[in-house]
Amino acid sequence: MPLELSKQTLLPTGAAGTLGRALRARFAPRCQTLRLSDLGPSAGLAANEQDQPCNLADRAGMEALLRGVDAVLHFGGVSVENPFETVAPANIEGVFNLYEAARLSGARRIVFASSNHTTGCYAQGEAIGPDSAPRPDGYYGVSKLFGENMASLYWDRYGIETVSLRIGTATPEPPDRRGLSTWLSLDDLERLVLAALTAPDVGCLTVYGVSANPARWWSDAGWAQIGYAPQDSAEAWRERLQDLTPPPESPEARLQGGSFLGIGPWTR
Ligand code: 15L
Repeated sequence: MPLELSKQTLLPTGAAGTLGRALRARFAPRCQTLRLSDLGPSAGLAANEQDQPCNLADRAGMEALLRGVDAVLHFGGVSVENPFETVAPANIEGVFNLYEAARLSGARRIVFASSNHTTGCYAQGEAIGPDSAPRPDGYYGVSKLFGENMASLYWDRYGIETVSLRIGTATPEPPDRRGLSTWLSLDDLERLVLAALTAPDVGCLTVYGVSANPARWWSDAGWAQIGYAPQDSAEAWRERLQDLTPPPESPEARLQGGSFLGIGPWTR
């Protein structure tokens, strides 16, 4: 069934984060109630906004958070590469808590902010798609694959639908040469999330989240199914960004995950 947003309670997790704030502004006018959640409080609530701070690792708190929620935009958790001990509570246990809370509350659609770092060890320039074998570039990428697998389990066992978005570089402008391939404009992010949220019968689907960049490495598999049609392109920035890249032989320049390949290992 297509989700009729105007009658729904929508929960963005990570509501105070960069993408969470962009989504808040763009989705509050579209739904009946927007229940905001992050570790701390959200300020300046509109008439149809509620604030319910919660730590993803708090199981009882997550069950309370999901009560009465129709759909979730799961953008909360650790969003960059970190030691495993930092990633795990929010991105491993937190994802389990989210899906369990969704099962108990009856929420039936989750849009999961996965990441291109699930496949960050492919070479830059190599064409891949959601069906390519995972090649995470760190613990963060591994945690996002865990989330995608949790989505698969809760679809097959409990009928909870998820669209996992392997988001590229979602920023106001592409930051460097890699961004000419990986950029997702904030307007295209909105189009993608709206499509993932409202398309009928998505089951469990994984798609890449990227704008219509001619230099993109990731296939459009799944886009037609949800009705996502990106309208922006990073190409306009080519001249400015073409030479903005790490030393050519470094993993950061060679592999799709870019700067994340330069983070770690962490030693005691
Ligand atoms: C991500 O998954 C991160 O959350 C974001 O901070 C960027 O680094 C992005 O990927 C990217 O690959 O550019």
